[in-house]
Amino acid sequence: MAEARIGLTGLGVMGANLALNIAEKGFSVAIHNRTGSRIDGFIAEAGVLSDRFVVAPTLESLAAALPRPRAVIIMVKAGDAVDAVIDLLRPHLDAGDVLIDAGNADFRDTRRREAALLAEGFQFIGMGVSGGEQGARNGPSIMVGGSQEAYRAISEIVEAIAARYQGLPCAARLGPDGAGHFVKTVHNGIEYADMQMIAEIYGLLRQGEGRSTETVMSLFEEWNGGPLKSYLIEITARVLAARDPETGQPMVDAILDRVGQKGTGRWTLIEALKLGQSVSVIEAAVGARSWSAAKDLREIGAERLTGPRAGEIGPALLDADLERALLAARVISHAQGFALLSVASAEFGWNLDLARIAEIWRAGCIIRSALLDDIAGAFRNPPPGNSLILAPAFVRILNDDVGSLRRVVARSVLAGLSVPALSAAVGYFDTMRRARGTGALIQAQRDFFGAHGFERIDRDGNGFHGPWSMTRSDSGGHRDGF
Ligand code: NBP
Repeated sequence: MAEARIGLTGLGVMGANLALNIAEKGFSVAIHNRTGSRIDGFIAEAGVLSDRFVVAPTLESLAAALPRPRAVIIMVKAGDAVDAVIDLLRPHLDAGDVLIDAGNADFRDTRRREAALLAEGFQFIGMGVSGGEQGARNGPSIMVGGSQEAYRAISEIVEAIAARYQGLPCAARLGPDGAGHFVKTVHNGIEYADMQMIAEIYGLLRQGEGRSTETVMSLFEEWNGGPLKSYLIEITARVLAARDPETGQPMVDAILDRVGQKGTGRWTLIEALKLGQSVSVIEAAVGARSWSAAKDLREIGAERLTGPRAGEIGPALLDADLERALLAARVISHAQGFALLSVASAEFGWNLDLARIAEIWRAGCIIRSALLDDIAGAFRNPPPGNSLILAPAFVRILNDDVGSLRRVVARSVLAGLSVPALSAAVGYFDTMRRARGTGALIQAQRDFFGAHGFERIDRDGNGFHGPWSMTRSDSGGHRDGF
């Protein structure tokens, strides 16, 4: 059988486009799909690239088409399907062969799969691929986790197919085992936050101020020429420009306001909480998607719950205020995401290079933006605690622009418009700029009902207790072990 340089199983949206991208860069690809008819359809549409593919009707023939050590990309639905493919493929592999899961895996699954495959002498890579269909075809951002040795087997191909930023590939091995999939998960969390914040500004303009879709579209288009320049701002303008072919009205107005999610946003929150962190802006975005799904309840709420009505927002905010508010909130949500990466890196021993991560997100991926170049710069001289909001360049931006964010949030709240992600961003900023917060009262409460003890501001040690029995309590001084 003809030999191909690399194998790929799973010719769905991402797999098919990735296979075409690899072939276009001059590498031959052995292709397989569970449902054979998809392979025929793929070859029929591959055009001039079709002779770079070796069709493998079975996983056995896929393995047979590859030189050793074999490298096989698995691009199937995340979860059980990946385990199923690995189980079916394994009998046809030899020690040293490299399996690459390029789907959106939970990084804990990646760690488990790597450990199991390494024990049998195979190599495993968990590879996060971002950029959607177009990215996979023309150049995604690629986040690799796995051993150096495993990455060496595929680095030439990975770096050839990746997006490029100023000539450099947006692909890197970021660390061992689940590092790549974890970074991809947090990337998606930041993506959720950015989309939600854009939608909140859109809601303020359309539902609050009653501006036309065309006006809002022009504003986003204009912002894409400034510090907010990014893929998500660009496609927002393009989405708003689109008309429903059936009604001639803005397409967005014909779309039901119920948002789907596949899990990576939620995983970001779960992992943050497990690590004792809070990514509150991402949390707000994930929560807002869940609330959006409660369409029936919102319809009842619209009848029964009162508040300011559309049009009661008062004088319009300055466009520049909105732009600066979104920039400040974007900085804050990225800061939370990178803080999570930093803590996870320490916990799992990944030694993540945060500057490198920002670099490979500058092109190809969904959150690519002008901001990421500045973030890469900021992490080359790491700020205290890897906290981006404390890096000099971002201190300047935040001190200049959080006032706008504050005005936008205050105006929205008074007008009865829901801005959970923008509000969360201000809340984080205001918490982090206070050396003394309100935690002393919570410590006193915990000691009161649970004798948990507290630290004092004027002495070392942590076992201090308050004179609570001296204070009057209507509850009879009940203490509990919370
Ligand atoms: P699609 O839904 O387009 O394709 C799914 C593929 O999985 C098909 O080839 C399907 O084979 C295969 N598959 C399934 Br479903 N169950 C299988 C099983 N039990 N055994 C073997 N193959 C199975 O998905 P996609 O959008 O290409 O996504 C693939 C991965 O990439 C996912 O992990 C996704 O989260 C990730 N991802 C997607 C995007 C995106 O924008 N779409 C972006 C980044 C990452 P069949 O033809 O036989 O049904």
